[in-house]
Amino acid sequence: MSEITKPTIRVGSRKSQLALIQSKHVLELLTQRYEDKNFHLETMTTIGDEVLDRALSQIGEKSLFTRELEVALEHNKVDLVVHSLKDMPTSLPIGMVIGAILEREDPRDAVIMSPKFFECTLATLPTGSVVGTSSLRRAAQLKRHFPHLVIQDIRGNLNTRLRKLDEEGTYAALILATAGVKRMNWESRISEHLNTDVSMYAIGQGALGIECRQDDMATRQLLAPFSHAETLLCCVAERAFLRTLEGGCSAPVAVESRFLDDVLYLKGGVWSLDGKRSITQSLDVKLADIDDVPPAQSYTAVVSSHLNNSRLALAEWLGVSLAGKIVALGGGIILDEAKKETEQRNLVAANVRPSK
Ligand code: DPM
Repeated sequence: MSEITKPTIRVGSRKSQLALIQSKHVLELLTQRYEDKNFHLETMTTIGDEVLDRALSQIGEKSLFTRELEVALEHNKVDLVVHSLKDMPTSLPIGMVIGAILEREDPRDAVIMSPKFFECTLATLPTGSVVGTSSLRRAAQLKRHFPHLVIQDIRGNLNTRLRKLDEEGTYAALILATAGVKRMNWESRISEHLNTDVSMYAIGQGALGIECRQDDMATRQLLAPFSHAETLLCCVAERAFLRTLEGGCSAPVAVESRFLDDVLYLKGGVWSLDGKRSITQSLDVKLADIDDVPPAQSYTAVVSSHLNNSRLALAEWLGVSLAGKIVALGGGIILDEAKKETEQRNLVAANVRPSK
């Protein structure tokens, strides 16, 4: 088929370097597999990219990094959008689904040290050293394990953050997701990986999710083979956990999951903002192929024609049940308090900020 007669599939992406790397990676996979189609990249800017002076939790908009891209999807301007799965809300706008979840990179958080402290670890940094992160989840866990450190917000895309670390004297270290750092080719800057006994990771961290229109069966069919079964099952469980807790980015919630010998394991936790109170619990379930389980429309917005419905339903059940266990132990109260405190802080921050 000549290039001109090939149908074109449009891939939407944010303009940040990381988003472009991720989208181009998916575009390449699609191009390799489907020689009879053209794949074209369409880039756009989102609120999350534009509002750089406030903490993420302060902007109070759930789909910060995804909204503009979803509008483009809805209006048929693009056919699919590549996201970091952890930036995708647990319920998507009506009519949108996650058509594929790619194999997860290392989901752990990583420490990037300022050159001044390159021989230190978080544990050995001098008392009062400032560590940059805008994640309430990271902040709460760090405060709990390293009370000698000061946690401070830092915003901007990964390039901006690294520049701030290296060129301004404020931060001794940054906490970033290993996956993003690796994709940017900065792996040599990682001085320490945080294991889950120190920092459990965010829901969906390290995985890419591809969003498309629910009724666009042709695109769904194109995407289905790219899903990685283990990653997808882990992430459905994690997302069901977050959705049931009504987490979002305004409260510290974290997970750890794995899939081994057909057993899906999920550990989840909630923290107070200061990290002093926390409840963590775990649960597992043996997955089985049970015939005749009717399909749900989606499982935490995820669809997969390649996996038996019973597996998807059990993965979702695992997340819901684990959340129930944590709520029964008082986790809901911790989360509600954290959300209220975050709102309060945001109000104060909004009032003291000089108007422009
Ligand atoms: C979300 C959070 C952060 C991003 C909150 C969290 C981190 C914000 C910060 C939901 N999205 O993790 O608790 O540290 O100030 C984001 C990154 C990636 C996707 C960067 C990072 C790359 C890794 C991936 C921002 N979204 O976490 O270092 O694809 O999982």
